[in-house]
Amino acid sequence: MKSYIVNKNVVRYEFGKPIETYSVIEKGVSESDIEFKYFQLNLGEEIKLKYNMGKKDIVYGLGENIRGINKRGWIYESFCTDDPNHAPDKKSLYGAHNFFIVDGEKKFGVYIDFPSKIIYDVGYEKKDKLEITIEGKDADIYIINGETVKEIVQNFLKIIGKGYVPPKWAFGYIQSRWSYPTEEAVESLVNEFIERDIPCDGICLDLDYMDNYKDFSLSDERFPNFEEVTRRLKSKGVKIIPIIDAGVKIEDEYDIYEEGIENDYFVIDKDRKPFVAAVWPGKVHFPDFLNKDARKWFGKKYKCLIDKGIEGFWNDMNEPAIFYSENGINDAYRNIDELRTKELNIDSFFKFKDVVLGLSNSMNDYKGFYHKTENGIVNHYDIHNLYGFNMTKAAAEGFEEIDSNKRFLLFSRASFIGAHRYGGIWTGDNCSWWEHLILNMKMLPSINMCGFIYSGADTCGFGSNVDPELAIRWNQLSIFAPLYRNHSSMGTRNQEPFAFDEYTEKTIKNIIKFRYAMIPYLYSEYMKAINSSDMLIKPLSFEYNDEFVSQIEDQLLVGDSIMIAPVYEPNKSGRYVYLPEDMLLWKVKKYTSKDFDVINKGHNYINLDLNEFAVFIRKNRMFVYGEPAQNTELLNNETLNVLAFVADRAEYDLYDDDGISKEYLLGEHSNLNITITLEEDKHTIVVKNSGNNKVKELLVTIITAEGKIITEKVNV
Ligand code: MIG
Repeated sequence: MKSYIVNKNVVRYEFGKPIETYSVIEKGVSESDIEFKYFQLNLGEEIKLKYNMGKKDIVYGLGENIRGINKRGWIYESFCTDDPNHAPDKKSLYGAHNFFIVDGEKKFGVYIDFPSKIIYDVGYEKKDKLEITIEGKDADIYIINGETVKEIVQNFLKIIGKGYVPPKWAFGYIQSRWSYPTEEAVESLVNEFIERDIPCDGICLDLDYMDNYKDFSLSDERFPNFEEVTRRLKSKGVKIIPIIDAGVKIEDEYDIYEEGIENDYFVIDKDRKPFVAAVWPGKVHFPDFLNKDARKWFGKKYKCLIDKGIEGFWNDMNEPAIFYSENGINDAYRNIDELRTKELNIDSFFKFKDVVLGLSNSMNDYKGFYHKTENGIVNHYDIHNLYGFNMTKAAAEGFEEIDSNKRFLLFSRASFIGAHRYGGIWTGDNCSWWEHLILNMKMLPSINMCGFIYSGADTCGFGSNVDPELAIRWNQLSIFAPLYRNHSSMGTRNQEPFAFDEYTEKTIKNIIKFRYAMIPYLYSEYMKAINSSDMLIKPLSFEYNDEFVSQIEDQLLVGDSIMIAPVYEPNKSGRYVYLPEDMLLWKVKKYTSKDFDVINKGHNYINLDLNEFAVFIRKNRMFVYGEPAQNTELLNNETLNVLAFVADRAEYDLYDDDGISKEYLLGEHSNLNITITLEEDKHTIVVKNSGNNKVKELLVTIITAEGKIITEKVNV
């Protein structure tokens, strides 16, 4: 083992000869001999780390995963998996995010930079033992220190590089479904949003826009006027966002297939022939995203759709998901033929069943193909978790080449830390279950810790049928996630805002409008999080320090000013909340609601009818919001509302930029600095404006600790 000082808070320990994953951008130079602290180490064919957790230690992290914000009490596997059944007994989902923090008497963060399977037993086998098994002997392990959990996260986010920034329109509402089948269907969907006065910025196209599920092709039958429709809808403020799958259909005369074969861009099997798997298009080859040339080639393919007016994409099936492989199905037939020669009994019946069920996403398949990397041929299994990451990278680098100063929307299903620099993620195939609403809430801060700030779940649930109440409550959470997309599976009930009754439509419309009103705040907080290597959505315990707060997993901080406490159970007209300090409760029915109440520190029950949700403004903080519009382009925001809860002094920096270019990277942005001070009966509001800000006027509402309301109009 060698050790490297990355900076004063981070040490890297190098075991064996790790594969370069490119997840970390600062790896340390000065070599020195630093003790490997905290863990008992076991080195062999695998690396094992053991730690005795104190009774009250909390383990945060592991990104996109099931269970709670505190990961204790279960066993997790870091291995990107296409499993649409996110049940509590699962061990992995689509992402592999190997960062966690132990928060107890000892506080430290750990990032394991290793591209294949890692098992985290967090007090599952033995209640107080944390045992980590890295399936290999070559890995980089980073130990990250900091005074507080929040600082540890920031110190980690600094070494993995700044997060992806989408265009501002990607903070609007996105409607999706598998699938809106034709261009007429898409166009009338958009018109319906406009006619019903429901804001919307994007429509996702799922598989059926393609010709036979072929990437970068278009169905002549269903989307004969693709470009015309895309451009027409864009002029109405709505972007079309097509899906791209990892698998490339094997079909003669299909250019992507032929170019891939000709240039050796696909992953290969043990005989060095292109590996054959089956997914939606039928038989496919997988682009070798671990190969620089293949990545470059695939990335440029996005151009054909960009040339038709497309500005955003979602990348799917990139774990990669495999329904079956050619080898796998042949083995299965062989096994079944063999079973057929004997008389069927219960044992052989179950064997038969397992043969069929074992066909998809099988480890044999993941071990059965290879990548041609800069460092030679590598078995897929050994770098499995990098595949989706490198598909995201391929797309992002393609965009960069196609239009280097333009921001594109991009979100992926599979991911690995490092991919956060290139795109966002959505959390895959959840279900329209109340259980998945609370899971969504708990996953958001864990994903944020791992750098994926642009993220969100399928609002209202992907699988199974949503009911109106769940649809409302889910929207009340999702408006606080940067990626706010409603998506559902084929065969399920429609769940567009107007797919229900009048009451539900009106309620969801008000929720979406609130989202649009709060875009100035959300965007400002998003950009500040990116620029300062911080999280956007945090557990309360990252900002407040009391015994009770560390157990709260159903309230979240969104940016620096507000706390949310969504209702996540059916048939409830309220919920308990715990306040670590006095806060201002804004009970929202509409963005124009004026229902304010100072709530005291401690345990409280808050009534929240189905058409109401809670925004808590923290003490000495302010929340800035404007007027909604049909889409983000139409947001005016010359007049902004400032809702401040002030005990003595509050200060807020409202960040803004052009929302479309990458000039923010050069510091191009505006900042509106608002300071409010209260002294006895006197209040002072000071506004400083820098940069090219469009804001002309602020309608300030100050609510004092005693609940006194002061309003003032301030010219900027
Ligand atoms: O095997 O493209 O997670 O969002 O609608 C299913 C169809 C493939 C999985 C994605 C989902 C998408 C669906 N895809």
